[in-house]
Amino acid sequence: MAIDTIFALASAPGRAGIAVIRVSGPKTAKALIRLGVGQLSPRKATRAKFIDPVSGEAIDDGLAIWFPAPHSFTGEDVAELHIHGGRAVIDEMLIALSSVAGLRPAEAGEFTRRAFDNDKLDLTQAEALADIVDAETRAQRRQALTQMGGALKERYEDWRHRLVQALAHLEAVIDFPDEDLPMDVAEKLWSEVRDLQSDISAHLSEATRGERVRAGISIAILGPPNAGKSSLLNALAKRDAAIVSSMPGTTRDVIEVHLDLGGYAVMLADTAGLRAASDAIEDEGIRRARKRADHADIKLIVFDGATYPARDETTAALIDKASIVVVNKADLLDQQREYEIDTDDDWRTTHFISVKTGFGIDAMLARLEKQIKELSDGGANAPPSRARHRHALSECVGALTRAQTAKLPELAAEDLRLAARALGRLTGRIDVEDVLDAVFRDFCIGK
Ligand SMILES: Nc1nc2c(ncn2[C@@H]2O[C@H](COP(=O)(O)OP(=O)(O)OP(=O)(O)O)[C@@H](O)[C@H]2O)c(=O)[nH]1
Ligand SMILES: [Mg+2]
Repeated sequence: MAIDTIFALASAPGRAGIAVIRVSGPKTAKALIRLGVGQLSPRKATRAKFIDPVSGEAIDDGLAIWFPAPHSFTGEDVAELHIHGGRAVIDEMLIALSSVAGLRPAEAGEFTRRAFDNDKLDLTQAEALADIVDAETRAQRRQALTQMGGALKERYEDWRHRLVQALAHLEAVIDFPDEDLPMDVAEKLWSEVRDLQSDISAHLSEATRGERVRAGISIAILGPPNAGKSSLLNALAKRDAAIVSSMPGTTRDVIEVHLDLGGYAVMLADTAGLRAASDAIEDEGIRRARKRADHADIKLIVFDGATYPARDETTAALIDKASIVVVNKADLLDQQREYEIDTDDDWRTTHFISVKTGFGIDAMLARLEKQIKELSDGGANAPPSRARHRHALSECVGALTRAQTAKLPELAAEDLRLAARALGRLTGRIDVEDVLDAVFRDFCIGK
């Protein structure tokens, strides 16, 4: 079946200085000729006057770059057309491309799909490509860039290769018990399986961190009514996202804002004040606040300085290791210290802040950013970053564990095969049947 040649606007729609249209497929060279660009030397930006193939009218004056297969993003012939980013220019260029026989608009993700099909990238790199386009913070961008460079791909392929090798050796032990196999084949293969299991488990334990960087750290602001939780959210978000009022019980639903704190993505949630609810709606709000508290990576516990040093007990009960304790409305207090260390409570620091005057906010933010950094950094530089990765890796570890306790070597081989398949699913390369190749290469059995 002939492969279509596809095209699409690669830059964001809307008015801009420059727009880039990408074309990929066997008719790309022909499209360049029909547009009046002619033949180009590879990978060089060339000034081009684009002509409408139907009317012959000039559309724009821009640049064209020609990437002949296989040295292109998709692995096919590709052209990039850099034109002025005006709506009429873009529309007319797209219409002009449609008029070339064999060309059609690309479907969502089709360029990347072709790159995958032509082995230009694996699934983890395709995911990273989506992530780098979506990245809003430095940490997200860094993680995506590392993964796009093949950090996960290389690791998974190496593990899969080693696993297939171990499987091949096990198959050899099963199939050729009387042959002249080296004495320690079984011993070596099981020690390799143990090593793999510990490497993969260690990598899997980094998954929460990677997913946090990618999706954002979840922070819940919790406390009694009127403590200034919504005021704090607005101050950190630098906009009036939540309603603030002197009436206790103002916030009734979870209000979420996405922020960049110190280069890390954060989902900051304001919640309803914790108290015995006065009606069913507030009661539901408080239920949601507690649920948020359960799932938050960091709890920002806010007490009301107006009642300090008395602390709301319901709120105090939520404090745990992942909490930062804050007393707001420090402007109402006599003392002017930014924090206090509570010797009764594990040397926990209580931060005094005033959203009204800005007092103590920087010190509290520094503490918050430090905690975010601790949750995000450290360990390997390319952690698993999606639930998909986590599931496949735990399946792999599970199969490796079962393999080591299997009653029959045939069952152990089946588990190793499942483990290899789980790794194959991560990169999108599932052919486990290179096993026999490995057997013959290693032992030359049956020659
Ligand atoms: N003096 C003083 N008042 C503050 C400060 N921060 C907030 N307030 C006031 O405290 C009142 C309550 O603020 P909110 O931010 O609505 O409090 P909340 O914790 O979200 O309250 P609920 O949504 O009812 O749970 C408002 O009148 C704010 O203006 C502060 O630092 N100092
Ligand atoms: Mg509120």
